[in-house]
Amino acid sequence: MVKDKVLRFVLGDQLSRWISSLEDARPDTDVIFMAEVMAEATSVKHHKKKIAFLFSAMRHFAENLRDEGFTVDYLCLDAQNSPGDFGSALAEAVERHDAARVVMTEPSEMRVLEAAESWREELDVDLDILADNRFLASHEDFVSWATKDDGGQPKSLRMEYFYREMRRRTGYLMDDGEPTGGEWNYDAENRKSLPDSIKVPKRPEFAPDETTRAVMELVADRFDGHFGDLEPFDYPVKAKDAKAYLDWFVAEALPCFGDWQDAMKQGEPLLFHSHLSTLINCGLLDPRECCEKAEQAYRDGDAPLNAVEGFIRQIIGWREFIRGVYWLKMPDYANSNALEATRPLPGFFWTGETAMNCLSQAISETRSNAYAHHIQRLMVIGNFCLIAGIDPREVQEWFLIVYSDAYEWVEMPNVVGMALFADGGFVASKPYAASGSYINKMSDYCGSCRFDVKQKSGEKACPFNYLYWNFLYENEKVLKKNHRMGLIMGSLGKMKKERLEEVRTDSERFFDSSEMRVWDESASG
Ligand code: FAD
Ligand code: DLZ
Ligand code: SF4
Repeated sequence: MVKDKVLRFVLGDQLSRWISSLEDARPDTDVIFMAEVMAEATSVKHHKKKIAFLFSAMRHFAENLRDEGFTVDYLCLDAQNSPGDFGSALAEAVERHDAARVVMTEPSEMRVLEAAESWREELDVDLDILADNRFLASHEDFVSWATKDDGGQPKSLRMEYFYREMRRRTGYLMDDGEPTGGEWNYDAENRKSLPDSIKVPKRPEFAPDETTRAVMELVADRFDGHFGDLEPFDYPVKAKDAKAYLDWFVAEALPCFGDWQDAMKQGEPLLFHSHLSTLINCGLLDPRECCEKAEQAYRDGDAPLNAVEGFIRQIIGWREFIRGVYWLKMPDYANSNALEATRPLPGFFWTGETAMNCLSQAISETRSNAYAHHIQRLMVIGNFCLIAGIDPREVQEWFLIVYSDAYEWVEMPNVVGMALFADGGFVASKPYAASGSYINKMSDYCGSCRFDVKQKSGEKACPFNYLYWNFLYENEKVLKKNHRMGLIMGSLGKMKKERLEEVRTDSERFFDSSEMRVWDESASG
């Protein structure tokens, strides 16, 4: 008898019905295989909410496929004899179903892609690894853009140029071949500070259903030692709820997304941000649909151009660019450390207990929600790690653990390239380093801080103020070669000797203080 059964292996961040591995799936002959595996859930100690979200979304996705008539072989982590990793789970499934062939979409992370290539050798059947059709730019598209001959001009691998190409290619916000409104980018309009009177729209909450509750029990039982709060849990976990949430965002928050994109406010973890990354990255939402709905809101007069262009730029610009950088630069990218930063990550990253209010707010919100918005990630947490010289490997691991949208392909270039300048300037043309005055301008955090943002030195001074100059001093050799840093490096050069000594003494005191104490897991109980 000729074997014709195809086993279609769907990973936890591939929950899209339109994904390449399911495109020509047939309910009569094929089996869809999905697995919750311990090795993946503990590859780093993921936030409890991230595991609960993903397992619940995976179980719902499997249920939808069954409703369509597919046979889905789904391994729950709490089931007896669940194999420990993808490779052994897949090998057993091939045997169980006597499959003739395995089809999967390429994993989003190099670690898993390399493992998948080794399964090819180990399995007795063919394994087809298909391109991920959910991204708008393929690997080849990105490489061809990055290496395109610019008529002898030096190639500038800046996101902005990639983004323009993506606008032309998708046709989003284009009128007769020209960018809508005449400009490609309205970012200059998107840096307003927040007025006190601002009213933030209330988000819809998705109460845990029976499936989510079962998963939450599993997570509480098996992953108790992981970071983060499991409850309250209100993430959408079904494709139809994710779509309803997208519609809510476009109608209620998108109109203000642009103006206050860079603002931060105590007690308002989301402001007008979309909180869509978790849903897009695991496949519940199509990035194209997000952009198309946003553009429609602009065309209907329901959202302004600066908001819609800003939102579309994040998705077809930054998100795609970041993925391109990951695959272009891996595997060496993981060990980038252009500024030779070696200080260990302070323990308050796990507790939120620090006298620096901006960090305490951003980390406490991260612990509760598995979310912080971009400016908190970049200009508070990332900025601190940059100017305090924290080891990029430790920072990467922390970011991969704590956010529900974190997968290595998107976390790593954001941390290594954007926040830490550890790639020497491939992603960012200059370091995103800032003193306390930036945080004070963009937030209301400083008003309730034990430190004084106006003081430059001494015990009460905002640590961002002296750490900023100390960072420039410690990295002078590298930074003075950066033409965008010319002005500020000139100021450092002109700084009086006594003032520089003050900066160094304040910084040393800070580095020796309890704020920088590392986390002792054994002492935490
Ligand atoms: P919004 O502000 O509403 O933006 C809309 C969408 O644009 C997002 O949902 C996301 O899909 C996309 N987007 C925006 N900026 C970026 C970016 N820089 N890279 C990729 N996509 C982007 N994003 C992740 O998805 N996963 C991560 O692990 C991650 N780690 C980060 C670490 C650091 C240090 C920094 C500075 C940024 C990181 N980002 C990461 C990018 C960005 O902060 C998040 O995508 C964003 O905060 C998610 O919230 P949102 O959905 O409300 O975004
Ligand atoms: C993040 C994650 C976790 C925590 N657990 C699983 C799992 O048990 N099964 C699974 O298929 N996927 C999981 N994921 C998502 C994977 O990490 C992600 O699909 C790969 O890393 C992609 O390369
Ligand atoms: Fe952060 Fe400094 Fe402001 Fe305190 S004073 S909240 S440490 S920026």
